[in-house]
Amino acid sequence: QPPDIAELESQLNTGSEKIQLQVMPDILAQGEAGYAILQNFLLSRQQEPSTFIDGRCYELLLGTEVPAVQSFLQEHFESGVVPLRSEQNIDYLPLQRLLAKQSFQAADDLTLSKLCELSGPAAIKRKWIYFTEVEQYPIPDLQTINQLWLVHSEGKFGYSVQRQLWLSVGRNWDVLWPKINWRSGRNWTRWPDEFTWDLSAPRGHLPLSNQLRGVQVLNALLSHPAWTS
Ligand code: MD9
Repeated sequence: QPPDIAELESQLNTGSEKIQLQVMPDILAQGEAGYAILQNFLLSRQQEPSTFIDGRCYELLLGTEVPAVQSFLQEHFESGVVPLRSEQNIDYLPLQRLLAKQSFQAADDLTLSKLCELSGPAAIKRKWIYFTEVEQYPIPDLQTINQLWLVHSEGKFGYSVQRQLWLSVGRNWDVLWPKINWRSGRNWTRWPDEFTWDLSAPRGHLPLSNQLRGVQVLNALLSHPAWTS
C-alpha cells in the first residue's frame, strides 16, 4: 500500500526524535509534497534552539539539488540552522558547509584551523594551539563550533559530548581513549587513516585533538566555561 503522506507528516510533528529521523527520508521521497512538509517543519522550529533534528532536515533538503528547495534554503537558512555567533569576527560558514555535507574529515581539519584563528597569528603560523590560549577563547565561539558538530552529527560529535563522556568516566583519560576509539590497547589510533570519518564512529570520536604534545589542550577545551554557562 502507498505510504500515507498525512500519516508521515503527523509522525514528523509528534514522534520521538528517533521516529522523526526515521520518517524524514520517507517524506523526502514523496517529491514536491514532501519538500513542502520538510520546509514547513524547519520554519516552524526556527524560533527554538536548533537540534540535530533540524540539522538532519536541513541536510536532506540541501541534498535534493532541486532549485526551488535550494532557493528556500538560501532565503530562510542562508547560513544553516545554527546561529554562527563569534566574538572575534570569525567566519564559521565554511565549517557549517562542510558539516552539512557530512564531510567530517575536512570539517575536522577546519576546526583545528578555526581554533588557531581564535588563538591568533602565532598559532596560525605554528598550526597548533597552547592550552593557555584555549582558556582565553570566547564562550560564544566555542559554543558555535560545538553546536555545528552536534547538530550535524545526530548529536554524536562535539566537545560537549566528549566532556560528558569524560565526566562519566571520572575524568580518567585512559578510560576515555578506548571509549572514543582514539586508542586501542597500547596503540594510539593513527591519523588520518585509522580514524572513522562518518557516523559509524562511536559517540565523541570527533572532533580530534592531537595528543602528540599531551592532554593539556583537550583538558582546557573540555573544562572551558562554554559547557557550563
Ligand atoms: C586524536 C600520541 C588531528 C607526529 C593532524 C592535525 C595536527 O597536526 C603529524 C603532525 C605533527 O604535528 C593530527 C591529528 C591527530 N594527530 C595529528 C590526532 C591525534 C589524536 C590522538 C593522537 N593524534 C595521538 C598522537 C600521539 C602522537 C601523535 N599523535 C603524533 C602525531 C604526529 C602528527 C600527528 N600526530 C597529527 Mg596524532 O607533527 O595536529
